[in-house]
Amino acid sequence: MEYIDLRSDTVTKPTPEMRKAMAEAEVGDDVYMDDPTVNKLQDQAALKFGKQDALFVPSGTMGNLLALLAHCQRGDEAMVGDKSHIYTNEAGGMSALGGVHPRPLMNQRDGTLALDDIRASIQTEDVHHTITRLICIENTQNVCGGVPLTAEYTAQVGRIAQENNLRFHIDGARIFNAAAALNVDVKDLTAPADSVMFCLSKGLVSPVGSMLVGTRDFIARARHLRKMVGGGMRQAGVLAAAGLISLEKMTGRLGQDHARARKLAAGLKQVKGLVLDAAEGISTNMVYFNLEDEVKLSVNQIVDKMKKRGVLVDWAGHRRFRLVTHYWVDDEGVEKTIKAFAKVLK
Ligand code: TLP
Repeated sequence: MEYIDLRSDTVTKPTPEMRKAMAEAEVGDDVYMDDPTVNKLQDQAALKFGKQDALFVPSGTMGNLLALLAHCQRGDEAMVGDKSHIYTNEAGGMSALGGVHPRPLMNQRDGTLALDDIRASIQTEDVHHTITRLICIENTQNVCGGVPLTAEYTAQVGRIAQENNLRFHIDGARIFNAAAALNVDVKDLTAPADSVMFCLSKGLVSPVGSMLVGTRDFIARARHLRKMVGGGMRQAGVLAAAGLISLEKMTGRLGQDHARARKLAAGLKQVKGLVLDAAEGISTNMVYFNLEDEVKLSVNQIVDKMKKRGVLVDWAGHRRFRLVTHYWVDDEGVEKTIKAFAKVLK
């Protein structure tokens, strides 16, 4: 059966054009920095973000880890959102592998960290305290609804970082979704940051890979750390070839995914038993909703029943779901999903 897969945008398989480019990619040994396709991808990524340099990494998780390790010494403190992927979904790599102490700040409903909380959490010089080194924000903020954080907000965080001699990292796994939703350039959302991680393998449809961008020195350090954690890849040009298509052709179409997410939300809002987070406020490619108490099915039972109807969905909590639109979900898929939910919950 051909499934409609709404579990995540990470499920996106490469397009025929990507597969062709991958098969024909010119390659070399990237640990020697000899792979022309990887080099081209890194140059283009740096250019797109207006940063000095970029590094191709196997995953978003590794990109964030390298950023934390490159910015911080063991025992340093990094501010992270309590609902951030870095804090909740990266197997504690920052502390387990880097000895970096997380300082979780509450994510506000709009996905931001309150500026006053950031200011209040900067450690004073005291023998008891850690050294605050880094502020991390996530854009779009996944768990808060796939919400985009504005350029104005990012600039304010950047100002706090600068005034306090702190580094500033953005987990921009879906930064191009944020840029599309806000109708701005990614540079506007990332200029104040010292480093940005973004993913090629989510809404941008590549099969594998993420990028880290920042200064030349930062990227040199991240490259060394990437080797340390076993992420030095060899003929990685076969992957970078898809990444180039992501950058060239996939960033401009994300609005379509967002429109379909809104359509999906509007349809699901009519289904009895579902309570949408923000049916009108969906701004990117994620639709979150809860089950009403009267629904007697468990989330797992719903997952199974939806699968039987050809739709793959994943739960995001005890009574909660997250559906994600992407390149391989068309209008028909959206309609079919709405109908399947209506039948399953009848
Ligand atoms: N997110 C995945 C899951 O791990 C939850 C998803 O389906 O959304 N930052 C953010 C904001 C992410 O959402 C993710 C992946 C990552 C980093 C990590 O990227 P990968 O999966 O490439 O390591």
